[in-house]
This record gives sequence, C-alpha cells and structure tokens, in this order.
Amino acid sequence: MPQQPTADIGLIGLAVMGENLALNIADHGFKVAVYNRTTETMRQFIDKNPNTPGGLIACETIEQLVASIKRPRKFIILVKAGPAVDAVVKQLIDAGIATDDIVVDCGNSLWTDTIRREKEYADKCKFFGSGVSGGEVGARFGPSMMPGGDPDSWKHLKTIWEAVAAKVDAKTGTPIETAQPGKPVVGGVPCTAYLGPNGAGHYVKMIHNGIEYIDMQLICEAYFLMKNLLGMKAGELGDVFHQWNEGDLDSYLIQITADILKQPDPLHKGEFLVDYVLDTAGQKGTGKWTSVNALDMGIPANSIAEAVFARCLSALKDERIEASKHLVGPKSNFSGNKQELIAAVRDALYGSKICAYAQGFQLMREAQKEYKWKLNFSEIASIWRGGCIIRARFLQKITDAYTRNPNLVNLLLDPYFNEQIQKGQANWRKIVSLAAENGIAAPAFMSALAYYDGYRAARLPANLLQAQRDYFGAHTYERTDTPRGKFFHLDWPEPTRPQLNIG
Ligand code: NBP
Repeated sequence: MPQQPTADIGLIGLAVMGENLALNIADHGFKVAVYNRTTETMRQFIDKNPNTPGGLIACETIEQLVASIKRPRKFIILVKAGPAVDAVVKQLIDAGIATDDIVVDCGNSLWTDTIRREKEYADKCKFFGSGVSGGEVGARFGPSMMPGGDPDSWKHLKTIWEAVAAKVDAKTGTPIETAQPGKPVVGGVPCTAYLGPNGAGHYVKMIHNGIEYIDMQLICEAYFLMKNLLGMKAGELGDVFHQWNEGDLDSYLIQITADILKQPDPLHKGEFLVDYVLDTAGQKGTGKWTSVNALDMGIPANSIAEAVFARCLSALKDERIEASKHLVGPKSNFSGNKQELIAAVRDALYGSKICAYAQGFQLMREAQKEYKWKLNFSEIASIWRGGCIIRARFLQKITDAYTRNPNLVNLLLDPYFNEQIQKGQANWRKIVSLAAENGIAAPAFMSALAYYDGYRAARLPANLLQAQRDYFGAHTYERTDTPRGKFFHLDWPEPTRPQLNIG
C-alpha cells in the first residue's frame, strides 16, 4: 500500500538558504519534505536535525518528494538562480505534479525569468515567485518574504509565509528578534505581503538588493572619510557607528558595521580585522540588474548604479595599486573639529540614504506602470522593516510617508524626508566638498547630492544639450515659450572655427 502523503510543503535545494528555511518552516509546526540534488547533503541535513517540531521527511528522489506532499502540493525551490530553476521545474513536471500544484521559486531570480516561467509552465503547474531576504539567519529565524504570482496560489501559501516571515512590533514597527531553534516568535506583524502578479515579488526583491548595494556603499564611504580625514582607528569608528545605531540611522547594516569595525584581527594582536580585509568587493548581479533596469526605463537611479560601479572599481586592485604611483591628487589634510566632522558625516549619510531609497521607490513606480502591477509602497516598506538586510528604523518612516500619501511621486517630497534633508544638507554639502578637496573617492555621497540638486532644479542645462542634439542630428527641441509637445528644428549655421588670439 503506498503511504498517504503527509508533508505540508516540499523544499528543493539544501544549501545555506534552503536548509535554514526548511528548519524555520518546521519550527512553525509544518511538516517539510526535503530534497537535494546531491543526496549526501540531504542525508547530513536530516541527521543533524532529528527533532523539529513539524518534522522533516527525507526524499532521495524527486518522485519521493512529490509523493510525500498533500494536495494541492506546494514546493519551494531554493537553488542557484538561472538554469537550475528551470531544470528543477522540469524534473517536477516529469515526476508528475498536477496543474494546481504550486511551485515557488524563492531564489534571487530575475523578475523577467519569473514572468516567462509563469507563462511557460502555465499548463503544467502554478509557478510563483517569492523573493527572500535576510541571508542565513533571516531564513532560519524570519526573513522578509516578497511573494508575487497567481493570487489564488497565494491563498494556499499565505499561512506558511506569514508564519515563517520575520515579525515586527505592531505599534513601533521594530523587529521582534527573539526566535531560537524550535521557539519561533509568536505574535507581531509578519514581514510578508502579496505584492502582485507574475514577477512583482522578484522585482521588489531586486530593488531591495539594489538599495542594499547603495546602503552598504554609503556606510563604507562614511567609514572611509572619517578614517582618512580624522585618522580614526577601526575600533573607535565602531563606537561611532554604534552610537549612530541609537538614532535615526538604526539599522541592521549600521549595527553589523559597528561589530565588524570592533572585531580584533585573529592573527595580529591589538589590531583590527577590517584593516586586513582586502579592499575588493564581489557581487552576484542583483545591483547590476537594478541599474540596467533603471537605464532601460530611463529612471535616474544614479546612486544605485554608482554603488555597483564602486564595487567594479574596487575589483581593479592591481590597476589601482599601479595608478596610485602615478596619478597625483591632494593629500588628506583636515584640521577642523572632530566631533563636528563626525556629525556632518552622519548627516551626509542620512541625506544620501534618503535619496537612495527615493531612487529605488521611483523605479518601482515606473515598473508598475510597465507591468501593470498595483504595488503598495507603504506595504513594501513595511515588509522590509524586519528580517531583511536593509531592515531599519527608517523604513517605518517610509511606511508612514506612503500611508499618508499612497500616490507620493518621490520620497523627497514627503514632509518628513524633506525636513530631514533640509536639516542636514549644509553638512552633507560640506562632506562632499571635503571629499573632493581631500581627494577621497565618495561616489555615493556625491551622486546622491547630485540627484537631490538635479531633482529639485526647475531648470537644468538640458536646454543646451537638446540644442546640441538638434545641431548635429536634427533631433528637434521644444521651446520654453510654446506648449509642450510642439517641436522645432533650426537650420543651424555651418560650424564656425573662430581664430583664437591667445598669448
Ligand atoms: P546556492 O545559490 O549556492 O545554490 C546551491 C544549491 O543549488 C544546492 O542545493 C545545489 O545542489 C543546487 N543546485 C544547483 Br547549484 N544546480 C542545480 C540543479 N541543476 N538542479 C538541482 N539543484 C541544483 O544556494 P544558496 O546560497 O542557499 O541560495 C539559494 C537561492 O537563494 C539563490 O537563488 C540565491 O541567490 C538566493 N539567496 C541567497 C542568499 C544568501 O545569503 N545565500 C540570500 C537571499 C537569497 P547541490 O548540493 O547538489 O550542488
């Protein structure tokens, strides 16, 4: 007699994310059937976790996995984004899943792949996309989950998603961080919400990652400016970040930065690890996707792109070492007040951060038009308050801003953020000037300020630019003294080459 299926959900891919999410789901009393391409990994996982509240079912084959799950079956795929996802879906289809079975890709997939997959597999299963953020610990104890796909499928997933997602306090919006193995958080508001059809979840996750790139870069620039202008040691800088974490900048990334800076080096007594970490940053591509999408849609997410390029520049380590021997610039030379400079860096960081988030949300506004989604920006900010890498006190302010005005055109126009930038902008400008004067690269601070000044400018030099385009390419121009949409072209005179009388 074949056994009755008993699992509530199946999970495929037991690397870092998969094994932690499986344990999280099981902690909430759901029975999870698990499968991994390399069987040994699955066996070791089962052996290490004999007593989970919901229980784990070891599956050595995809067929066993399919047979273990109650109908309609729900599967989570957590394998490397790209062809591996299609390979797994095809295996599931070959193993006989039903058209009403729900296959959820929880990896960092490109949202257009999710849109394509939903269509491609529509007559075989319900393909659904859900971004997951929070890394290993988030997956284990409560990530931020960004689901998008068929709304009927969401009805079947909602209970599990809301159970396993991070929780924030209903009144303050601050994360409730008390989960332990076998003892999940009870109560609180879950950091997940249905975001829209097809690729909406993965799109929002991509924007989350794009924002993560710039958030990290801004912190690095703050660190670097204080280190170079004030000659502060890593441990002391850690104290500064620790202090900042008590205020408006309170966030996971600031908190880990404080911890990282204070970490002693295991090999050199009395020294700090960060000073021995090579200054080349890797990347997996989600920041690049965000920047490419911004370019495709014509949305100025310059700081997000700048954060990606900063990583690219960092990777040219050998070239930079060589260039440092030949290319001259000013030597860092600051003799002002230390505490004032630290406060100014903090303001520059906060102002730039506001612009970075404004860019991310502006991208989502544009994408929803293109894909006909109805994104709820207040809800998106609210599900990023806990569990994910960009979780921050600041996200409650964004939640509030979009609750006050769901049609807010740009975050900078919200009264709270407008006021914050007004309060800090003199300091922000001072820091950008100091960076330039002292020859310290601060591309994120600078580009965020350029975004702010460009966005608030009723008139930009694009009048000249458009005239140039008309001059060499007859691209036409609109005039300031006629209604929009009326285009002109001038038969420009032949280029003149004036004789210069120099000397
Ligand atoms: P990886 O992205 O490193 O992928 C490893 C897993 O994919 C292993 O279980 C591996 O099986 C499986 N796999 C591969 Br590779 N090719 C396969 C194939 N053709 N068929 C079946 N399985 C295949 O794992 P991860 O770091 O846990 O990330 C999983 C997903 O979550 C990715 O999309 C990632 O971008 C995303 N994500 C990761 C993080 C993070 O902090 N790591 C955070 C948020 C999102 P094997 O054991 O047989 O090789």
